[in-house]
Amino acid sequence: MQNGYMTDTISAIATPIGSGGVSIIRISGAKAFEIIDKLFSVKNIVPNRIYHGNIIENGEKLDDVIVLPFKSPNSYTGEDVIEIQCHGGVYITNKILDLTIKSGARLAQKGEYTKRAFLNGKMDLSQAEAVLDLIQAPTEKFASSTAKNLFGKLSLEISNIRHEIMELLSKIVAAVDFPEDVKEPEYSYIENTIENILEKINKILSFSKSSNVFRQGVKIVLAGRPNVGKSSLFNALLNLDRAIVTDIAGTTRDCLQETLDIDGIPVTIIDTAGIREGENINKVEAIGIDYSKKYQQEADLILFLYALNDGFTQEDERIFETIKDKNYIKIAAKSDLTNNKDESSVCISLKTGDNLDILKEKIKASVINQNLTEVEFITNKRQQKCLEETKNALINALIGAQNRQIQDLISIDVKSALMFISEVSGEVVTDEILNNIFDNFCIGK
Ligand SMILES: Nc1nc2c(ncn2[C@@H]2O[C@H](COP(=O)(O)OP(=O)(O)OP(=O)(O)O)[C@@H](O)[C@H]2O)c(=O)[nH]1
Ligand SMILES: [Mg+2]
Repeated sequence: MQNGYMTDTISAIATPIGSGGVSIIRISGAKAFEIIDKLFSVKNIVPNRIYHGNIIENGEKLDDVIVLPFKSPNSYTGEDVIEIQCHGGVYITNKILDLTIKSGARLAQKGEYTKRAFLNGKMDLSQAEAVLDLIQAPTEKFASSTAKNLFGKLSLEISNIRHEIMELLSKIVAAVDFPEDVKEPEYSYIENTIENILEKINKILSFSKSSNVFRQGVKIVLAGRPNVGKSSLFNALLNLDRAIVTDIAGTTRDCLQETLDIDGIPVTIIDTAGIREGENINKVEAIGIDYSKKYQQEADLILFLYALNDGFTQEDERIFETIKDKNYIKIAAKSDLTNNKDESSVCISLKTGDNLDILKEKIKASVINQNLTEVEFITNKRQQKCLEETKNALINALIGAQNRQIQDLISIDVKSALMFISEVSGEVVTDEILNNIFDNFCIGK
């Protein structure tokens, strides 16, 4: 931690910038009460009350505000905190923020309130990360799962695991340090304990993939030749006239992206330029085609379209070859223009709306399949990495115990498992890790 970092009093706007009913400016630190005393028409305010009064500058009333005082340790950050609720105008909010700075606060850094809450023991690291998740949650389902972490679901499980590792370590170390007084634990006891702990860690990790899907969402990419109806389908799925549709082959150049919520999973749908080769392709379309190929490779699901009335052409075949190893749904479009059938595809018509419901169901099933089960423990990549490292260290210790290695050596692996698990909740954490986490927050949180 930087010198003097935690002793500064910080101030920032806690609400989004823009015109609105109310904006909140939050001051945190030892000088919070002193600062509000300089600016507020009501003097000597005490905590746990709500005050109505004016912000005064040079004897002039600037705004009519509500002030909420909190006394350390009973506040979000654990420090003295003053919240000023003013009218939600951009000018007035910035003006009041400015006055708090002139009166002795400094502008808060990104996530500094939550970082202080963590450093002051108001929450552990996984709860602080849950705050960020909740702010950024793209869907209701993710928000409700991550809220469980905010209330300590993951922290509690990690703390139990940590406790069990610590107990195992102390039993081994006690016998190593005091061989005359303390009996060495049975190897079978060490093995059973580690196996039990590994089971708990594996359970949390079994939700990693689903956690990541919830967090990053699923990418669906439309692919196929020009003019087969990709943009038309894109618009139909979004229920929006988003992409330009014409009968000119090569209409779409740039990749267009929109998001949808499918059963709580954030889904990004990407419309791409139709892929073709030949001499009448200009530079712009060629760039678009390169993008299409790139997006298709990154897709979690590809909606591959061909025109049923044209049949499955060589060109369709060539494009299909490049995506067939990926997760795809094959769609025969423009079924209204022909009596042709294709059993291996979903035959749709955007003109008549034929089979569009069936296609939507298929897309939903594929998206949900990737998400597998209900997510009991939401984790992020950092937490998953710490848990993987804990697991590896414990597996080494287990192998040591199975081979009846001397227990002094086994204790080394158990000790590193303890270090790794402690990183999840933040008992052991470096400045670099903290800065990485809180850099993702916005200013004012
Ligand atoms: N009859 C009929 N016409 C369709 C259907 N779907 C799309 N079209 C028409 O086919 C033409 C091409 O549609 P687009 O959606 O622009 O095709 P695209 O695949 O995005 O084409 P590019 O952007 O050039 O790659 C337009 O004239 C659409 O109106 C359909 O189901 N039936
Ligand atoms: Mg298009």
